[in-house]
Amino acid sequence: MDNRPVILVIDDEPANIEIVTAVLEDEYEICFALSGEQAVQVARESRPDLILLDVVMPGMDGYQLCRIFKADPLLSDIPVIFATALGDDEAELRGLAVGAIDYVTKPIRPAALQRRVRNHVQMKRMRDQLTEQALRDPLTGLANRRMLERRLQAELHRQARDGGLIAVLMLDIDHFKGFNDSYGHPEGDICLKAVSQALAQAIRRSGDLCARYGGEEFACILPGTDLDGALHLAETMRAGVEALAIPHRASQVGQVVTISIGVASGRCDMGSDNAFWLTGADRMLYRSKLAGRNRVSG
Ligand code: GH3
Ligand code: MG
Ligand code: MG
Ligand code: MG
Repeated sequence: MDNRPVILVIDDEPANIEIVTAVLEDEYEICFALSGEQAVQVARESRPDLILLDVVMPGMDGYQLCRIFKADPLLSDIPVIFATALGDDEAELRGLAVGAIDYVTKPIRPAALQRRVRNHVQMKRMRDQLTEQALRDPLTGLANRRMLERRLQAELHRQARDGGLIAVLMLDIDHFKGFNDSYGHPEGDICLKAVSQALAQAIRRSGDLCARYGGEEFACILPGTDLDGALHLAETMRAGVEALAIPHRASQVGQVVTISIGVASGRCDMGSDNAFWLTGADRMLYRSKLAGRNRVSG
């Protein structure tokens, strides 16, 4: 029941919402909005898989609303189908031009609407799956480097104007080559998963991101976090990995798996590109390595 696709129906006329609901409610979770203003709010909260949108409404009309959806990074991926009494070519072309995926006219033809909605929802779900695969590391389940780079860029853009804070962590497993050499590559993979889990567990804020940056390297983005906060989280991560007590006889640090961490932090407007922050954190990571590993520098 919970995993049923969600359809948002937007129409100023309650009777129209009732008709569409009757056609779709067997297959979908239906939510609705009676105005454009209300619709943005409902869409953000319910994250629908598809939006059915009326054109003529008092206040904001369907075209304007569709443009707002398409410009909102949180909502732009949701397919929009116009459902309207306007049947002329010009109205239809305008609807498609503002980003709708399809256009149907009222009175609704139930069977065709069901089929169209099913097709578009199926495509949306497939696209979600591909996006997920493109942005996640399959071994550890963490975000991958592509997702990290994207989020960092977006975060720097978003916060640069307000001079908001950002912290970036680079983390690297100590003497991991020796671990693979002693225990074998499959055991190395198991170790990577355990370390990833420990890092993910240390993350508290929903806006923070922890990613597998490369082989045995990880990176975290902590928006709105100052140096003290970042050092504190980094130390929690370092201690968390050490506490896993994964035996590592080839490590010169101790006899367990450990990580070294570098922290870069400051105001977003100090450097607006990813490389500035990642290199900064990497430099600090190098310092941790030189100073003997299993430590945090920043
Ligand atoms: P340091 O303390 O200076 O970081 O030493 P290190 O041995 O960890 O660093 P180095 O960069 O020399 O070695 C990294 C190793 O990580 C080498 C590589 O075999 C291993 N590695 C990278 N990706 C994977 C992976 O997906 N699975 C496994 N098992 N090992 C990996
Ligand atoms: Mg209307
Ligand atoms: Mg490395
Ligand atoms: Mg290493």
